Amino acid sequence: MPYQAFDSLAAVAFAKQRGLIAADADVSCREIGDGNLNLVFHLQTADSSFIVKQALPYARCVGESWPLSLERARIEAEVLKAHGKVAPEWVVKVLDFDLEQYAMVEEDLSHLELLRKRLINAEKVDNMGQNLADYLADSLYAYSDFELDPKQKKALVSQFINPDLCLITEDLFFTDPYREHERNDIFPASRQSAEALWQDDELLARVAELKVHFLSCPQSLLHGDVHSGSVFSGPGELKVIDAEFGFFGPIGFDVGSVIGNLLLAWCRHHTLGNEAYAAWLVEQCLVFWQRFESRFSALLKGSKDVALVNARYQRRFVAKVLQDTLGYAGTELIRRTLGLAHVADITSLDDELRAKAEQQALSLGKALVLASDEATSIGLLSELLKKAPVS
Ligand code: SR1
Ligand code: MG
Repeated sequence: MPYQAFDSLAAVAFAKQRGLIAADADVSCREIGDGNLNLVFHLQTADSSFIVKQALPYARCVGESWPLSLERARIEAEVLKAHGKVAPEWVVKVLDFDLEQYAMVEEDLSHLELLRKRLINAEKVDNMGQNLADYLADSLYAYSDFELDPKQKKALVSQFINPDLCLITEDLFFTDPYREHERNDIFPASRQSAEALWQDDELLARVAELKVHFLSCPQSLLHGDVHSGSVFSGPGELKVIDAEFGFFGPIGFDVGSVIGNLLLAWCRHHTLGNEAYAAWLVEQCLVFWQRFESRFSALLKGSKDVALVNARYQRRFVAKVLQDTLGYAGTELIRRTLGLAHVADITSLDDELRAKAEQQALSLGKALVLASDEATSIGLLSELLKKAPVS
């Protein structure tokens, strides 16, 4: 059957036709998608439930004027399966994928909550930093040159070429927020600071470096969008979803996306004066990096490529990942403040607090981008945070 964007009835018919539900079963189905790109249906029968996620041929948040390749659905299913193979505890299970309808069936995680919501509510999520670090260390090591056979790596790089979604990141992270652009969404109180950033040549130069590194450094198979809205968590469980931005890119991009999003939550809570919770978020950033660094470094020691089993080289590699991480975390703070896609951590504040939180995000983002290429330890982050204005 040719591709057709589902409504609830079509999503149920699809699940029955794929044999996930008995043809005569009673099914309730709701469209629950609140993301930027896709349709998401929750299907429930008397004894099972799951999610059907279907790509639309355009970006849902903008409409048909922003066409997008349906191929991203295949990429998403394959990244989740690839990461699930090496880090099964942390990745949503893909139960089925159909290349005609560009629709994927996933396990239902509605017993969990989105991490962003929990961070907004100032919950101290158990083992958050450690779990995210384990997910990224295991999956990013497994698809790196340290582990993969060189021919297999090249085949995988080609399997995960993802031009449309990479272009979104290239534009929304590294281009639009640094100039006047119709896709930007600038809160009036932040306009003056935005215009000052646009004049900062040193900042623009470092952002250009980070962009080129994103464009041309296929170090490993990234998730590509590990923000706190791509993570579900609950007691003793954490699951990563939404890998449609996956491709082979620089490891620090995924690691930096996690830190950037914890820092967006920090901007919220620091502005609200929730200092104990803000301090917990900083501690989680440090725990996250330290755990990632030690687990990833331990894995590097078992590298299958003997030329890369050199302790001095491996230390340099990890040191560069840290610099990239801090730089990309900084670009996440800036693009979530000036660009197209904002986050509820900041936008749900009232106007006066939002203006203050955005100032925090912009000045911390700028400081991270500028200092990142000389960072030698994660301690730099704590230093920069100490300089943040008191709310
Ligand atoms: C048009 S897509 C906007 C943002 O949503 C996704 O989750 C990515 O973060 C992307 O940059
Ligand atoms: Mg997403």
